Amino acid sequence: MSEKNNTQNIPDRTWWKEAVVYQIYPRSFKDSNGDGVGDLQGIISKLDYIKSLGIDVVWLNPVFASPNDDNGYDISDYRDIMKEFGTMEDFDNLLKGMHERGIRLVMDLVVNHCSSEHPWFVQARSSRDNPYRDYFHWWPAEKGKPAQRYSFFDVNNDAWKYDSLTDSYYLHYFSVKQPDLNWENPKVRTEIYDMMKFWFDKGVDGFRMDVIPFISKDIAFPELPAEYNGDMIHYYANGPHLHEYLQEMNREVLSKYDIMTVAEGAGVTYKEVLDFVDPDRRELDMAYHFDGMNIGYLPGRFKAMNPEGYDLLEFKRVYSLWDSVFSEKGWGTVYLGNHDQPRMVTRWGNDSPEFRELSSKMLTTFILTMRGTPYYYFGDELGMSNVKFDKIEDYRDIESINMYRQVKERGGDLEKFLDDQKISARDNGRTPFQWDESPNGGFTTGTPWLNVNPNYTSVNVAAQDDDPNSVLNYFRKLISLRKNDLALVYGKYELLDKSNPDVYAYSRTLDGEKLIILLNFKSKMSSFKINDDLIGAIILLNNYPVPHSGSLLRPYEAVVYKLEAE
Ligand code: TEU
Ligand code: CA
Repeated sequence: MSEKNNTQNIPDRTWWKEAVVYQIYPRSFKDSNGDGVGDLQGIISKLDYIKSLGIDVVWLNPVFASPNDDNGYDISDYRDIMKEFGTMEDFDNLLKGMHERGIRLVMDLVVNHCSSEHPWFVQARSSRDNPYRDYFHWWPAEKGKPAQRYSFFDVNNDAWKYDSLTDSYYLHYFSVKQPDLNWENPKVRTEIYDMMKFWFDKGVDGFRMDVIPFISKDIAFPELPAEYNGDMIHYYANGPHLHEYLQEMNREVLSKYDIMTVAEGAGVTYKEVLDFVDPDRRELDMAYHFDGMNIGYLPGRFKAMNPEGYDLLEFKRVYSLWDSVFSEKGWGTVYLGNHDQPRMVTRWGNDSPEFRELSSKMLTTFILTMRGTPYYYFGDELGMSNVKFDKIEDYRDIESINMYRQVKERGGDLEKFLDDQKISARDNGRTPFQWDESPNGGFTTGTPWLNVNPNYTSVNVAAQDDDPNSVLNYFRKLISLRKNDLALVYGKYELLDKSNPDVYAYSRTLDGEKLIILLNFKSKMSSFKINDDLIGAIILLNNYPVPHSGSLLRPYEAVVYKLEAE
């Protein structure tokens, strides 16, 4: 089915700009051997389902050898597959199966840090003059305590760990079992570039790069410079040689393959992002930001959200600002969830029985009609929602468990913390995929590593696969609409009805073709005001069976209009 648009006038058409990226959290997708943990053969057994979605690229969270202190984001061997997930042969078969179905595979590059069980670190901590010592950042204790650094996961948020073996401190921005690699050491960079080539030579189609903005450190480790106003994460993302290393990586590796790269842009502001993705700089292709994900949180470090919910005007401001950053050059990304975030329907929509499906479809419409490559999280196509565990024993994520310990040690309000976690905890986004209504949603015949959301009895693939009105088929329809209309890919974005607190309205225009997207973010009828006349316009997609008309939108209504060509 050919695109409707005249493609001549589209500069720099590129496969990863037109792709829809589907993120799979391998631990929770499909267990093939009954040990309760998802694995590669499980994904292989579901390749036809993945193909049926119409997506182009799969981003796979880390599948490398790991002791799983942080679910694979602590790698002990970059050239081997995690035992629980399977073998290298399984991986090769997975890659082959995807390519045979025209699906590209993007892996997760976790090289800001590795596991403390990686041979490099085992060697490095053994003595101060070990050849691997400088693969990491050490501070000899005789120099006194190093300047404070924030750790995301440490129970005291202290990023310096004292190691009596060599009477020194080592740096870890994440857990104590995730020591940061010393990128100032050219040997470390060469090791990583060779490892990347190993996977690209296998046929892997790209890397999502874990906290890559954090890799360069000022090794004098000064006090946090005043100009950062205490924003340690922003400081982490502005190391002295960061862009030098990304340009070197591009020269040494990336430029030699037809692949895509996307940075997890923690600490990167809209003013800095083009330094990463401006094609003339020859660094990376894309970066995803956290400005959207940070909306709605109350101040404080225990991830409490504003019980009133979030402000749609702020939401529209953030996503319109980030669109404008890439209006001339570079290319953006759009997402509303991933393995570090709660489920999108609970966070941004409404997971009540009445509105879970409608608001899932509305949010899916947003992700797939904005300008930028969409990153869609597995399970959102079913409208999967937060599991909202009641007790800390149900959690598996180091972030939640260590936060709980911290609140407890401070005599804090544990009940409130657990309440807040029901909305914001990462494990809400990591519950097993819901295939059918058999025990554990058909994810495993064993005991799942993380409890399945009890709503699997009604929210599952089997119940939606053949239902034309399901969230799943709405997702499939939207992907094929996007495939057949490049205005949804390259069309200019313009925010409409800016001050409307309930409706997000915008247009996409390409070569005289104009689309109007109307999204009601509220559970009530909402009015909207735009200049374009919708009389005679064609409805390309609507999440209500009775077609939209007039200037009111029904609760969580989404409608994509195509205006008559002038
Ligand atoms: O996440 C980095 C990051 O910014 C998150 O830790 C985020 O701040 C937090 O999850 C918000 O609650 C990446 C990976 O995506 C994450 O899964 C890893 O835990 C982390 O890096 C360390 O590798
Ligand atoms: Ca398994």
